Amino acid sequence: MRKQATIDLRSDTVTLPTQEMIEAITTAKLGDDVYAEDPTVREFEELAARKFGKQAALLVPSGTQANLISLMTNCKRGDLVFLEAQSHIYWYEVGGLSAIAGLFPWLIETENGAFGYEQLENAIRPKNIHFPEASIICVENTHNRHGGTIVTPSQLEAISQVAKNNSLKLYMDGARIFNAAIALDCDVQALSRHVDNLMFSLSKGLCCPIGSVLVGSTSFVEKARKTRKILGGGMRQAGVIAAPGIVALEKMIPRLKEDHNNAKNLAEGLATLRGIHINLSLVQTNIVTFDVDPSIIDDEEFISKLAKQSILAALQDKNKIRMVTHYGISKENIEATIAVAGKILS
Ligand code: TLP
Repeated sequence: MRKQATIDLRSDTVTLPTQEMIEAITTAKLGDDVYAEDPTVREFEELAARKFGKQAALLVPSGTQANLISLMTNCKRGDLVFLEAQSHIYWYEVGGLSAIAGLFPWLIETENGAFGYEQLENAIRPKNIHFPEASIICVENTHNRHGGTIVTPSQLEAISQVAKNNSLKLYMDGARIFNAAIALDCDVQALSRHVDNLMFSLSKGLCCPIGSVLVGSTSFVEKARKTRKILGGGMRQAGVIAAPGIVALEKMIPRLKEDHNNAKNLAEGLATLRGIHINLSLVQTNIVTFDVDPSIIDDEEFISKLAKQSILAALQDKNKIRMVTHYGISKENIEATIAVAGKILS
């Protein structure tokens, strides 16, 4: 395991590629992917599609671009998009769905990231001359801002039923979908089978340096390829991105369990400390969110005191701190973090 001197818990996006990935990058067979001539990209995309039980896949530079491409491919300008109120698409993608795709977000609040059947049915706006045309429901799995919570296969099945009842498409921002599958101990297809198309990230817990992937039907991917091009995401010798992606899909998924164990231990350790409040039931994968009693220490000061001891955490919201476990974080790092946090709070 690659250890970094700093214990960087801000995100799993900080992971570094493994030695095997670096070797795969340097030996990959390359070609021009805009001409569909990069053999490594083709191999990777076929592997990704098979893994999810879908017809085709498309390698793209980032999760943000994957979400935007999907929305632009699934919807037309002016359409209404149903989003969970805390979704990454709404919060962290620079409003691209409106600014670039011309879409209208309709937010639905949930308790922990998953829409319930009745709640969603009631939230769907019927056809009406005054309303934008609704075209898609988006789910996020695992749900980032809810603390890495899982949308289960049965919840997805219920959501897909609502989508079908209302002739809507169902898309999944599955940036961390393998975390969900590993935590549930199920095949990722138990999750993907309920959605029309989805994206997953290579550059988070799977440790690749770059990349996300859209997966869906052949016709969706063909259209998405064109949308990627208009957004400037057509890449040339992209085999250097696909090669570590192959390593990720073949070797890096089962080890996410370690990250979940580390997150659980971190959460349980922090929960024993004076002034820290954590809802342990939300710690389902590799994300831990908590708040610190402001009468003991201000959250920004807490984060900066941790940073002085080379432990990095992120401020998600005023009074909500986030720590994410990943390949660069060991059991010892977790113990050190709990110990240092304990000293700061004592
Ligand atoms: N999330 C990042 C930040 O943007 C907040 C993080 O550190 O967690 N969907 C989900 C659910 C995500 O968590 C992210 C990244 C994305 C999409 C966007 O992926 P990238 O960063 O590749 O554009």
